[in-house]
Amino acid sequence: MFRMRFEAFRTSRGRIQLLLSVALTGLLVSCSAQDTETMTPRERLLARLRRIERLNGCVFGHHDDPVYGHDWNGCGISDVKTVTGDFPGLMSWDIGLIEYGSLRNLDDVPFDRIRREAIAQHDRGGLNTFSWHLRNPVTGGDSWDVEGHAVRACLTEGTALSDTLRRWIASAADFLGGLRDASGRRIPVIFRPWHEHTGDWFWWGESSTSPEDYKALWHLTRSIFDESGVDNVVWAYSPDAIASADEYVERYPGDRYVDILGSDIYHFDGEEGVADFLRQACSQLDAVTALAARKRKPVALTETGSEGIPMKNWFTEVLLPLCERYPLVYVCVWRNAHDLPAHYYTPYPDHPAAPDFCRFYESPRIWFAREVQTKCPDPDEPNPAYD
Ligand code: BMA
Repeated sequence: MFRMRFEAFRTSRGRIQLLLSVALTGLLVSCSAQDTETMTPRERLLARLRRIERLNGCVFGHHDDPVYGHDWNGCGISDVKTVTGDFPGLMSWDIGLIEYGSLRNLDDVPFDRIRREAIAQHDRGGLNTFSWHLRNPVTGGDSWDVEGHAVRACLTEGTALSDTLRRWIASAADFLGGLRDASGRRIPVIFRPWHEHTGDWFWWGESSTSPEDYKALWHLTRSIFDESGVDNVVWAYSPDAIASADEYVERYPGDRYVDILGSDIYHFDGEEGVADFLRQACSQLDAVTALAARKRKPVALTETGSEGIPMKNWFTEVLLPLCERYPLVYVCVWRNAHDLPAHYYTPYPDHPAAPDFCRFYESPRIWFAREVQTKCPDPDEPNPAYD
């Protein structure tokens, strides 16, 4: 580098700039190489999401993708892979019932299978995200049981309920922190706890919980994860459809606790609902992307979809324009339930929307697993095999 500086000194101004920039690039490259080694899995995934964003990728996600589909359960491949030839770039999972020590989650998927599939997705270079539909600790009901002012009750320290909630959160930390690859290294994952809290259907939702208690719930969750030494979780905040930017931030736990600014926005009523969906999505994403630019955080459509896909061109005519208009780092559609015939969000083979879904897959803006792995591999996995 000394020789380079000396040479630059003797040459023209343009050459000096060129050589200085070569030297600086060398320095930056060596810094980032060093950083990658000392970065936590969380930091690595955040850096990777940043790179995906810079490369203009929008990763496509699907909930429970390889574990069941529209008309199969357990043994199959993936409705997405059968239709497009590739797995989604992001797989979404739910750890509801981990808090009960159950072997299967609330949709009857074995936790052991979730663990294996999440690791397989990581090994093929893809991403994973987790939500948590946990039971109501006060009533014993499910997440949709809003009785009992459960958040308030569980935040009162020194009570049995507070111990229960802490134990439950520790069980989530154990599961997510326990996701390790074949070499024993933690795999980085996105976690979006306490989601859709701006709606009133979950016990942590806005009609049952004050903004202060909601924030305290996040802070408690994060402190329990941190105390357990979990360093592989990227945190996503995911309110439902909101009426204003103020509503988005009213319960925001704080920049220290949130890495991704998400939104769960669904399209209802097929063709007739297009205008409403786009109006809602655009006004919300306008607000959230402006906020994210100020906070320097990535933005995602953490849940979306049109149940049963009544519009055969929904993927290219409704979802794709949104992905092209906003800097979304990922979009995730919900599950193809095997036991609820109308409850599915991606086409299956021979579905009328399958050809359009293949066109969506072909869009350079949308990344499925192979593109995530080839265009932006995990820096910690020098040669991940794509399966
Ligand atoms: C909901 C539905 C339910 C499911 C829950 C958790 O949106 O799909 O059937 O139990 O998510 O996955």
